[in-house]
Amino acid sequence: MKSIYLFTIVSLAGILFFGATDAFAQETGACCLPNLTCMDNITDADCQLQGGIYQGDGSNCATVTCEAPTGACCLPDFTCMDNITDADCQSQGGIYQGDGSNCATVTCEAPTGACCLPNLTCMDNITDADCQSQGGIYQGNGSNCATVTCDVCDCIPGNANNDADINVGDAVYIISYAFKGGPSPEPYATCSGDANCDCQTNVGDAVYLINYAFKGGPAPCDCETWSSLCGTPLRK
Ligand SMILES: [Ca+2]
Ligand SMILES: [Ca+2]
Repeated sequence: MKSIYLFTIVSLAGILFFGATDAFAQETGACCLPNLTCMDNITDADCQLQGGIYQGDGSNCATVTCEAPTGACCLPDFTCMDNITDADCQSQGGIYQGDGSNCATVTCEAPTGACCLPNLTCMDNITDADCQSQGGIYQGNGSNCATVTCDVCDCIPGNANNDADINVGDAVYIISYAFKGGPSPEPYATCSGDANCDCQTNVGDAVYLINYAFKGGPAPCDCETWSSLCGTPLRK
């Protein structure tokens, strides 16, 4: 009789004990870590602590594939591409829109900034392309008219290669541009190469510069004069 009581007590204690541990036992599963490796037998909370994505109770790495999350990508031409990873988006020069994003709800917009128009007024919130289509000079992404000055005449006619001096190097640069398909004068394709201030850049400017550099000929005009003669936007 005594042994039956003891057995019953031990059995009850056992049921209570294992019942209690069952109640506190936490479910585990597979976890996809940020480096896309898989870890087994981990709780949801521990997975999240490691920055991972929990694959569900009872899941395991044998049947789980850890893939980089995808989303929408704004490409450099402002078109949108779906189902692409952050890394693939960036490798194409795009801007990733976040995990799970998609092009149906994403707007890929060109950045805007300030634009100095040909009449030297300033326009805000305009894209580079729109600014150029109005003959303006774009001031950079995020710029705004409050901090931009549009009446700075910053062309040096004749300094075709955009270095510190006006000299024979500019004549060589202009000859290369005019006859050999070399790069345009910098930073203003016409004004910067226009040493004789006739509103175009050609071999006559190279001749003018050689005359100036070696024969004491007249210097090119200044920016203000060029602007008053030729009028095209050369002011920032
Ligand atoms: Ca120069
Ligand atoms: Ca010229």
